Amino acid sequence: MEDGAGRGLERQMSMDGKVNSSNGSGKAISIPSCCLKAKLSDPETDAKCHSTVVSGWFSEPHSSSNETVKKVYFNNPMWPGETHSLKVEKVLFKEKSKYQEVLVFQSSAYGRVLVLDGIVQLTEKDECAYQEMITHLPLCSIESPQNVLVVGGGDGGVLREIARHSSVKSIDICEIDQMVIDVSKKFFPELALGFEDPRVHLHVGDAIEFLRHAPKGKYDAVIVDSSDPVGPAQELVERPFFETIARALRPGGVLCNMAESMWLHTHLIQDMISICREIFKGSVCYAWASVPTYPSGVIGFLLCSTDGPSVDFVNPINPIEKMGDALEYRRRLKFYNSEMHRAAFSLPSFVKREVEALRDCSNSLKKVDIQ
Ligand code: SPD
Repeated sequence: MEDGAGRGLERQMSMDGKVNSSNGSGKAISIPSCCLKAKLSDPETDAKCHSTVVSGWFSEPHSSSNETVKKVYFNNPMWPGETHSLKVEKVLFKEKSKYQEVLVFQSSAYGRVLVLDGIVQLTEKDECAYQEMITHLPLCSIESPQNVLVVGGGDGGVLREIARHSSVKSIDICEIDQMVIDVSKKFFPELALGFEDPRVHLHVGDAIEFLRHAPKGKYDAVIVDSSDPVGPAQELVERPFFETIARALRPGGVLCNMAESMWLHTHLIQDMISICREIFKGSVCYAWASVPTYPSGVIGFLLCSTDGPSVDFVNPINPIEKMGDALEYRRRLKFYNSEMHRAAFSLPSFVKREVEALRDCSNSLKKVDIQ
């Protein structure tokens, strides 16, 4: 079984880490290793590229004693040539839902860990960085957000963060996998408490379908808290998805989309930005934060606004420090503050060079004298 998976991927991957596929005419084309299409062309491989705990260590992505699989999976197209391991104290849950494999384990260094299809989604220790940034970057960039939609986010952490904003009247969440919600309620109560907020309306199902039926202009903000663009989340980085979001946002409404690692996925980021620049007629910016248990230790966020009142993503118009008890609501903020907000838009020189479309946002950082 594993041999089959190994051979499948070998067929696609060349020595330079690029993936060979076909453009439909039978002609081979080269796809950057970070491109989501890489894994799409062999769904069977996806199904087998899942989590394993070997000798008390969880490794991301798949590890195996089988030599072929080892060679191939440690060159996983999403993050070739590397893996991050966590020491496992106890496996608490492992089951296959209709969509993916769901694993929860107790790690010795980061508390409990939620893993979907072999990829770490969150740990108790560092989840604050991701959930707080993906939520407050957009919501602090507009005045008085009222209607918010979360796509994915079945663990409830983003809901917990949105609830800090007292201006918010309604929070829709569309998560495809009921098992993720149930598992979070059982093993991650500090995140799942987000579901207890009376403003939350849960929809279990496909987000694209949900958005197609959403009233035009309904939302002030949409937050896409998805897993990586393989498996169930694959469509969530493609044009039709962004079009449905833009339609569901009010003029001057904002999107914050999980946008991978600037160290590993500049092609994917560039693609997402190019698509979003065409669809969202306001600002399009990239921010990032440190999350030690994600590949390369960072995660990015793509922020877009629709045509309408202009949005300055870099300098928060609605600072969280001025929002009554937002800092302490339910759980004290651990990571986000207005300084981290502004800093998140500062980009390393290599990113500015490689992702051309990113140049303009860091220009709106208020200039400070550098000694
Ligand atoms: N590479 C992992 C990216 C995971 C993003 N989603 C995390 C879900 C936490 N609410």
